[in-house]
Amino acid sequence: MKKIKFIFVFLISILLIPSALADSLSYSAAIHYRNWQFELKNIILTEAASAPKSEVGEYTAKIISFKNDVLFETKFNINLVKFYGLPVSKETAILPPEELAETTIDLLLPYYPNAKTLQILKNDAVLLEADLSNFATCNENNVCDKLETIETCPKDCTCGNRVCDGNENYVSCSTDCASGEKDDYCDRVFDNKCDPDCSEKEDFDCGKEKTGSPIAISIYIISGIIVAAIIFFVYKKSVKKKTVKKK
Ligand SMILES: [Ca+2]
Ligand SMILES: [Ca+2]
Ligand SMILES: [Ca+2]
Repeated sequence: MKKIKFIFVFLISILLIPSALADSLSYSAAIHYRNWQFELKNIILTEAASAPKSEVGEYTAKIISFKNDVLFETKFNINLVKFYGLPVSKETAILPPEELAETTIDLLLPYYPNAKTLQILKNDAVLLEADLSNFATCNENNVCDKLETIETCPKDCTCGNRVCDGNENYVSCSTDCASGEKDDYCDRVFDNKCDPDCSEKEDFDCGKEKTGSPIAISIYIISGIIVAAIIFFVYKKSVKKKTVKKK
């Protein structure tokens, strides 16, 4: 029973592996090495899972974003020992391992839509810098450029995210910024709604609202009280005069 269970789990995991790999995109960088010098031969995008991140190795590969953030970092070694295919002959088996003068390595690194450069370093000294911007779909310049979309570059393409962002207004992105909203743009629409970006002259709705403001109401009340007090004072004075005359 245990055996059947194991076979079942094994088969399921085999079936799941290709779908997991299909989702992953990697840079495949062919780099030539000779005398402590690296030269980029070729770099392509490939639909394959990248090599796992390593903390051990003489060299470091870094993927840097347009904003100079380190998106990914891994260490690796250069293997210059000549590999003999099996079977090893008696003659080659007794020889000391032969070391190659040069080699070409293939780094399989994870893809980032906002990656700008690939760096190869040794002890913080940059030995190689490769441009990755041709593969980028988001250059993080706060401008929604021609080939960028809200899906590929939500950092730059903010129109359509249902938030009236700082760089948007009723004219540039009416889907996110409603008329009469605070968006540093006075849209002069007379709809009984005062746009906070407009002055009283620009939007008559602001003037109307001002007449109904709490300050205006309190001014009306105070003026009313003063007028009533004057009328009362005048009336009382005239009544007093009349009673004096009667006497
Ligand atoms: Ca952009
Ligand atoms: Ca927005
Ligand atoms: Ca506005």
